[in-house]
Amino acid sequence: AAVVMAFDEVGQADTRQRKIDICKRAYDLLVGEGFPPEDIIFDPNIFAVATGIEEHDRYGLDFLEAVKEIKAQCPHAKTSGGLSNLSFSFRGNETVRRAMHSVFLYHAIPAGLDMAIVNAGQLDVYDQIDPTLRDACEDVILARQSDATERLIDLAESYKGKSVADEKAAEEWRGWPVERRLEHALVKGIDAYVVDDTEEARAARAANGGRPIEVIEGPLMDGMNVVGDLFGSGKMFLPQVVKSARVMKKAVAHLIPFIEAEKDLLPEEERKAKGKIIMATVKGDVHDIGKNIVGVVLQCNGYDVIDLGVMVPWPTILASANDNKADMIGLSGLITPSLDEMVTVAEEMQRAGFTMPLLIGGATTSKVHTALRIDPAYEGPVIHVLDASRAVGVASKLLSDTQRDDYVAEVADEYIHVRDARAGRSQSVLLSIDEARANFYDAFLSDKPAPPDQPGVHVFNDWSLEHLRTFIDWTPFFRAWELHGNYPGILTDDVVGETATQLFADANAMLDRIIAEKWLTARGVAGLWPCARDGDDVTIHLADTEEHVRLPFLRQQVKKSRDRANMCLADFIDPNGDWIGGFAVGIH
Ligand code: B12
Repeated sequence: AAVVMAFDEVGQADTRQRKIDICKRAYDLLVGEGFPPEDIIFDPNIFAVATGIEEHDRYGLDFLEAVKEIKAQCPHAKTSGGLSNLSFSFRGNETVRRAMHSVFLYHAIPAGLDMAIVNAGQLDVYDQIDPTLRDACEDVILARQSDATERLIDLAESYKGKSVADEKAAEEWRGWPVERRLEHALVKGIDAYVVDDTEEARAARAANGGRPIEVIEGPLMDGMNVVGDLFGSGKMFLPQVVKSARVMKKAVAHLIPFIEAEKDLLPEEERKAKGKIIMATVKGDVHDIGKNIVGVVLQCNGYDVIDLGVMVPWPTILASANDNKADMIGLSGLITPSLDEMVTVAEEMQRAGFTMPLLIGGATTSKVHTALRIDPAYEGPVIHVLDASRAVGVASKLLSDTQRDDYVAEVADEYIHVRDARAGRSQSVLLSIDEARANFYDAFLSDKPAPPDQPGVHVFNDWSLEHLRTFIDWTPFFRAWELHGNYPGILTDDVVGETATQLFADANAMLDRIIAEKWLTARGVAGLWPCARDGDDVTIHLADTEEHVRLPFLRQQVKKSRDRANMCLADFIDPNGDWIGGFAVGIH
């Protein structure tokens, strides 16, 4: 039999249709070549659900529907899938993982799933799962409700098991100052008191003449930054950040009526529509909390806001700006790739002949990036805006007949200044190649190691996997799984220790099998050849064929400070005769 994974030239099959199309294509190819259809096992990829990312919501259902269709379109073929991926978002919460696996199989088997890679000891009897949890898992897997993920995450907390110490800590934090309570609620994803605490913070500010937006830009943003830092350092996991986002949204929702009420205090003419703004989080980015806040604040200050949502491709942004005769565009972005996407939007606005102002915002954006990358791409005004309250001032200046030109010129000057300062910083003086060669590195060649005992080419056709295993550097392995910390300390880390230990055990069990069943062959080839330096090149002498091979190397030409050399790899080879080595490895 052959297991056929659903991949093609584009990548892994993620949607229902791609799973079906790829499996059908493979089926036709194999059966066309005379391969027995009953020996084909398709694996149409089970992906993680409940990740908090909307496009993952249908992953479970897509798999189930695809299996049904593959079985119909590919007679006699079998289907399989790796089950543990499904519940990856709930690492560390065994109860929820077991329930998800059982519920999934309960639906997958009737759909036609013949086999699965599954830890049989990690499955519950479907009927014996707590009905609330079972329903919540079913809603997620069958994509039955739009808030299914949030509800399962909520529920998952109660299956974690609380210790006495946790209970005590739970009471204690309620006595902390309100700012710290808000931070705690955001980090822990506790929404029970967030409205009360937000109200307390708002009322305290109002009593001193402060504004409701200050609660967002003060304690709530501070709390979200703590969440971001913990997540960035691998100490919080994605489903937990989703919970934090939900708590934040609840807090913001409480404040919005107060922000809106400020509008009523504005003089009549201030309330009239002042201009139309297109707002969007750029393509590839799902973060919308900040964008939504800016939208509300602008609306409350008399602007007509057209919010295009998240993951918006540039053609939609430009078309909407044109169709709505917008006065400006506001882009939001929080992940690094969004910075490039914003440059693309600016370039496309330039290409399409736009002249309207472009506002840039979101946590990863900056004045420096805007000045260096976005502003040069677009001739219209480009303004980086730090937060929602500043957005109103910026928008009003940009739409004011009297202030616009001065303001635009002022920002443009500021960006030129940033560019100049940067340009100066990265400008380095280059030496001529002769000057650089004269400043070569003295590698103390009189101290050369002895010639090798066994020169020539050595081939190792089947190196012991057991031996290679002892050299594995586990720290990057954990990093690849987004668990941060150094091995072996990571195994006992307070936060990720449990997950890391489980992952380490899984990896070692897999290595045991790879070695015992000899899945892989490790090969290597190494050569040691006589050579000599010739200027910035090295010539290698291949004795067998009496050939000379020339390897050219580059020399550093940047003017060095103090007595540092302008190095070249050839500096390490003796012109009067030396040795050089090379190697290549493969595992297959
Ligand atoms: C909440 C959150 C999430 C939530 C988002 C929920 C939602 N509906 O928005 C979820 C869990 C879905 C999420 C997912 C991911 N996230 Co996230 N997330 C965050 C977090 C913790 C807070 C963001 C937030 O809401 N802040 C509060 C708001 C109010 O602030 P703000 O957006 O900056 O907005 C203010 C200003 O910037 C400004 N503003 C914002 N937009 C605009 C626009 C205009 C025009 C203007 C004028 C002003 C303006 O006004 C706002 C109010 O003052 C940040 C950490 C952080 N410190 O920002 C990470 C963070 C942004 N996420 C990060 C990552 C890596 C991810 C994921 C890739 C994780 C993963 N492995 O899947 C995915 C991204 C998927 C994708 N393709 O986008 C990284 C980004 C790192 C990087 N440089 O690329 C961060 C920085 C965390 C970290 N330290 O690692 N995330």
